[in-house]
Amino acid sequence: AERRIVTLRRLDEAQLSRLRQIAVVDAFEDLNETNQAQFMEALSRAHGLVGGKLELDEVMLDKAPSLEVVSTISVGYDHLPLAAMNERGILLCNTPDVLTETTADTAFALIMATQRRLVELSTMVREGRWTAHVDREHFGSDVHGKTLGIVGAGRIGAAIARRGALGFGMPILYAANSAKPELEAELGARHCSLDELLSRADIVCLVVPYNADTHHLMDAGALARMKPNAALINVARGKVVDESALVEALERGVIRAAGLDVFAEEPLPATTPLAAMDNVVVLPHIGSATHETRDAMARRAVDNIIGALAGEGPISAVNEHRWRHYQQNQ
Ligand code: 8YV
Repeated sequence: AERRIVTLRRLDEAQLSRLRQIAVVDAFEDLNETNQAQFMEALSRAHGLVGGKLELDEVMLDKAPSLEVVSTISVGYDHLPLAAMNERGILLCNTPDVLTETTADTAFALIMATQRRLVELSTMVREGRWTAHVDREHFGSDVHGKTLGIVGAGRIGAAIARRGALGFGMPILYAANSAKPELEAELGARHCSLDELLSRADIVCLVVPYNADTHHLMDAGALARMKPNAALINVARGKVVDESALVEALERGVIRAAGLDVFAEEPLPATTPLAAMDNVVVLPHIGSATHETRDAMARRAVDNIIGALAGEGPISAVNEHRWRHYQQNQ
């Protein structure tokens, strides 16, 4: 929040005077009842809204007739009612690019931790169970040279592919709606069907947007197509995976391990089987959660909304062609 306020103060009085009212919220559900009421009052007058995990729905949109721009501090926007915003001509801005490398780093942290069993073995040491030389029962699996299958070859998927190919000598397969010739030229990556990727990859990494097409993309059938010694990594959204099917696949040895940063229900209840399995590394949705990147995301989110409301246009928008001021802004 402090960084966002600093960004607003960066404007001179003339620019600020041109800005209409902006409501700022980091996570609506974290507000208490009084603050939620105050926020709704501010939103009813606001022309712009910037925040983290926004809890907007159509009811809230109807209470904000002046709202023109929503700016989410995330690249994903599946938590927002885009169709309803399009109908109302409300501009939705997000924060791609500034989080790409950090999220790709997180994916590789999960790949390393899952393949080499880092959390499980570190816990063994910390709990005083390292009593003899490590032997086969504690061995992990290599990362270098293994085939990395990336499901979703957008900006983050491409950054993960570069880490794998250039850093770890990994052959890269990718499943995407269209071929990426630049990835193939740069990394020798190969475009293939999801089924072929699942049958060939030693590590399957999910980096797709969450939508109706990717809901439970990794169901029991997809998991069964993976290699028995393969690992599934998810830095996309939890609901891309059928978690019940994943638990069963892990318990039955259909696949060997999983490294998960996102879950169908977040925060992940500690009672969830995935939280208790030794062959599963779980992280609390920290894909972009570094000081540097979250500051950059907040700055981008505020600069998007300032640019849109002040007439210069957003830096990164999802639906600019549906914005009621789009034509005026050209
Ligand atoms: C968000 C993410 O920062 O950008 C996304 O889509 O999932 C994260 O990087 C986080 O969800 C916001 O709290």
